[in-house]
Amino acid sequence: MIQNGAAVDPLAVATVGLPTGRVGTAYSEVLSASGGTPPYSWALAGGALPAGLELAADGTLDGVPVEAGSFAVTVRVTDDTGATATRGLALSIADGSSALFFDDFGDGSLSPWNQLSSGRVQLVDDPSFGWVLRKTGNNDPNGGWAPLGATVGDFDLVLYTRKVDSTGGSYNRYSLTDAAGNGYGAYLSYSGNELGVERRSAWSATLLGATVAVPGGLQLGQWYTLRVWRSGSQINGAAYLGRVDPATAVPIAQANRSDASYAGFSQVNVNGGYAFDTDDLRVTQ
Ligand SMILES: [Ca+2]
Repeated sequence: MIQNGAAVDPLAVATVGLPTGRVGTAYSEVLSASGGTPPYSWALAGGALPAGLELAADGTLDGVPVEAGSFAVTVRVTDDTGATATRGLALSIADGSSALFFDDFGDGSLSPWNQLSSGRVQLVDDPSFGWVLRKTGNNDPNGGWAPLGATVGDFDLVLYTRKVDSTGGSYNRYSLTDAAGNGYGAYLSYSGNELGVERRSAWSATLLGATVAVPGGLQLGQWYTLRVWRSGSQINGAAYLGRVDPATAVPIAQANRSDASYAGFSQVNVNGGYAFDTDDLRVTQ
C-alpha cells in the first residue's frame, strides 16, 4: 500500500556473505532482509547446507557442522504479503582436524590423554554432548595432559568448559607447558566469578596482572568457551557464554597480559579443581 506517496522498498535479502565455520564448532548466523513488509519468514530454496546446520524460519542458521567443504545454497525470504526474494550464498566449513591438536572425545577413548601427577581425568558420556573429559578429583596442578606432537611458541587454545557440581576446588584451569610444567594458562574461578591468566613455573601458578570479573557470575552446569592465546610476549585469555566460536562471539571477560618467561610448549593440560568437564579442545598455531 502507498501512503502519502511513500512507496515500500522492494523486498530483498540483505545478507551478502556468511562467515567461515569449522567442523565440531558451534555456528550461528542470523540472516537479514530489507524492504517489503515484516515479519519475514526464511527457507532454503536451493542447494544443501553442510550436515549439522539448519536454517530456521526466523532466519537463524545454526548448529554444529560435521562435514568440511564449500557449500552453495539459495535462501528465500517471504514477507507478510507473500512477496519473496532469494539470494545465493556460499558457506565454507573448515576441517576441525586441521588444528595442531583437537579432541572432542567422540571416540570414547581417554587416549592420548594421560593422568597429570595424581590425576584424575576420565571420560563421561553426556546425553547431550557425547563423550566429555571430566576431572573428578585432586586439585591443581593435578589433572590430565596430552602431547601436542610438536613444540610451539605462539598458540591458540580454545575449549568448552563447565563445572559439574560444587565439590572440590572451584577453578576450571588449563595450560600449555613444556614437560617440566613451564608455560601459560588461564582459569575460570567459580568462587571469585572471574577470569585469570597465569604463568606456570614447574607447575606452580602465578597470576599475571589482575583477574577480570565475569558479569553475572559463573553458573554450575553452564558451558563456557575459554580461549587462551599467546602472540610473542602477549598472553591473553577470554571467556564466552555457551559453546561458541570465539571468531564470531563477544567475550564476557577478557585479559591481555605480558610475560616473556617461556617460549616453547609441547603439551596441553587440564589443571585446577573438580568436578568439571572439558569438550572440543583445540590447539592451533
Ligand atoms: Ca564430545
